[in-house]
Amino acid sequence: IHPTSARRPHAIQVQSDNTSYSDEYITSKFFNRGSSVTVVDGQYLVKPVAQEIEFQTQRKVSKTGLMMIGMGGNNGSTLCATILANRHNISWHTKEGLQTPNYIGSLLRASTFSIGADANGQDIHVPVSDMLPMVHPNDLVLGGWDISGLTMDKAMSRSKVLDYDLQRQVAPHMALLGKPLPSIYYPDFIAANQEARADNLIPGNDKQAHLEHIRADIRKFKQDNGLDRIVVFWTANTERYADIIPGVNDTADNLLNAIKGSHEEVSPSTLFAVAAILEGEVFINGAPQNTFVPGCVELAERHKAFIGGDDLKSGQTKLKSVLAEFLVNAGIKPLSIASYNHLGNNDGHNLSSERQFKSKEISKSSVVDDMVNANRLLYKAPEVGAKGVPVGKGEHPDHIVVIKYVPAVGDSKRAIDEYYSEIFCGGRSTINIFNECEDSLLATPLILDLSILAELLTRVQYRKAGEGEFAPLYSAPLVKPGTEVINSLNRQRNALEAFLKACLGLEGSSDLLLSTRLW
Ligand code: NAI
Ligand code: DG6
Repeated sequence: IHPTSARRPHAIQVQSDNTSYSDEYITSKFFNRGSSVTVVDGQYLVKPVAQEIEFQTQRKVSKTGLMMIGMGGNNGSTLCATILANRHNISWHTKEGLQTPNYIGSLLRASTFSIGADANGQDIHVPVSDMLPMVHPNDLVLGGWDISGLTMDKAMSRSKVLDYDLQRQVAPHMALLGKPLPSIYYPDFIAANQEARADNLIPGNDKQAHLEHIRADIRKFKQDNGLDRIVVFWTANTERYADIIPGVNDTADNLLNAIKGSHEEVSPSTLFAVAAILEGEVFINGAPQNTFVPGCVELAERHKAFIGGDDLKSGQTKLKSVLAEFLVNAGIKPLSIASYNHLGNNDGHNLSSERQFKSKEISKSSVVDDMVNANRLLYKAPEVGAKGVPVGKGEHPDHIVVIKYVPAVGDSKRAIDEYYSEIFCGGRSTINIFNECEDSLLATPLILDLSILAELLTRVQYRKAGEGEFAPLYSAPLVKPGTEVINSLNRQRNALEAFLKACLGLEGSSDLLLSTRLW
């Protein structure tokens, strides 16, 4: 039996005037409640506000292709092999005993949300993937590009991530994926130490021709596999930042012209993003470089195409988003956060080059900003300049990020963090953390979650009360320009819970716990 063929019909049926079901859609009415605040003479005047919004979710999930850029790398090959192991129900022997495949580490497939309480007041938790119709990872059609032409079975073995007994059994299935499609290689964007890998290239230096080639690859893959939707996912090497140059990549038209003129500051990742946008498909960036230059964001807005992502933040940084929030929200003041890690995989090799490391450093360094900015009791606000404009960013903990390449440890990353904080009346607290685990086994489930959620978002439309037509959601790269990035893992998870519930016409979380307070 194909593991997914026995799946149940949609698991949740909301019985409410705010929610209706047709064969095609789940339509919900939702009140987005909040407060509008004005400050008058130092006093906060707060008015509760509510906006009525209807969501319409197409019930039929798209037959989805996941096209990875960097398919032959550690993440790409591990993703393919683990999906195939799940799909073909392959178990393997380890020194601990028999291991069965699973999707542990996927928020969608291995975590739950409470949808309410039963008659005894017990919370009912359901898998997140049951909240709305979502693609099952086993059903993703896998493909993509790599500048390295190793076939996928050999790429898996080169990555040295999975147990030998799993590799041995999954290798024939991996071999059927063949070798990745040839890709574009602009050596200046990734570390010079990657050159030996680059043997599977689309010829020439003409960026417009490269763009058309990639677009044709996407179309062909879609057609050959009878797909409704493609998610193009950058899981290739971290690139250096591209310079933002007026007239080159600052607007959509300038970017398209820069590609026509093969301008040197158009990076491979931006070119892939533009290809996906022009094909009306989703693009997700699993690395930290600034793929989404302003012209790329404008192009996505113009085509209402989904783009998203800024590195995967699978371990040390994810934990930091939780710990920093815990400390600051507990009223404790982190004075410094020092993070070191070393790893020995090809990602680490690429990051041993300064300009590529810089992209990681920038992305990882901003992760505590929103928590710090939210607490001006602990951290001084920026001074206000002559025209009422804040000068600088205000007080901030010292924060450093160091990454070193140590080949011997391979994919098993070692991460060390020190949180040094001020506590009550001049006291000090030091928390030290040491974490060790396979980097690619943390990253792979996140690639799945992002791809599956992105596909879902292409099926959700909304309209505000009084508006005629349903419209697609905003195609945010991270968040809508001008709005604040939320780094806290808990807040992000809460946002996802509230959104999925809104699409079902349900109110957000029940953490008010009134049932424990009322007679
Ligand atoms: P990797 O180095 O094993 O794989 C990257 C692959 O990209 C290589 O096979 C390389 O040949 C290929 N490549 C480079 N430039 C390309 C291009 N222009 N077109 C097509 N293919 C190209 O790295 P890994 O570990 O798989 O990570 C992939 C990316 O994800 C890196 O940028 C890494 O920093 C990022 N990342 C990794 C995490 C992890 O836990 N492993 C977590 C978060 C982000
Ligand atoms: C070195 O830090 C390698 C990187 O690719 C990371 O593994 C990746 O950015 C995940 O980040 P983190 O900090 O959440 O472990």
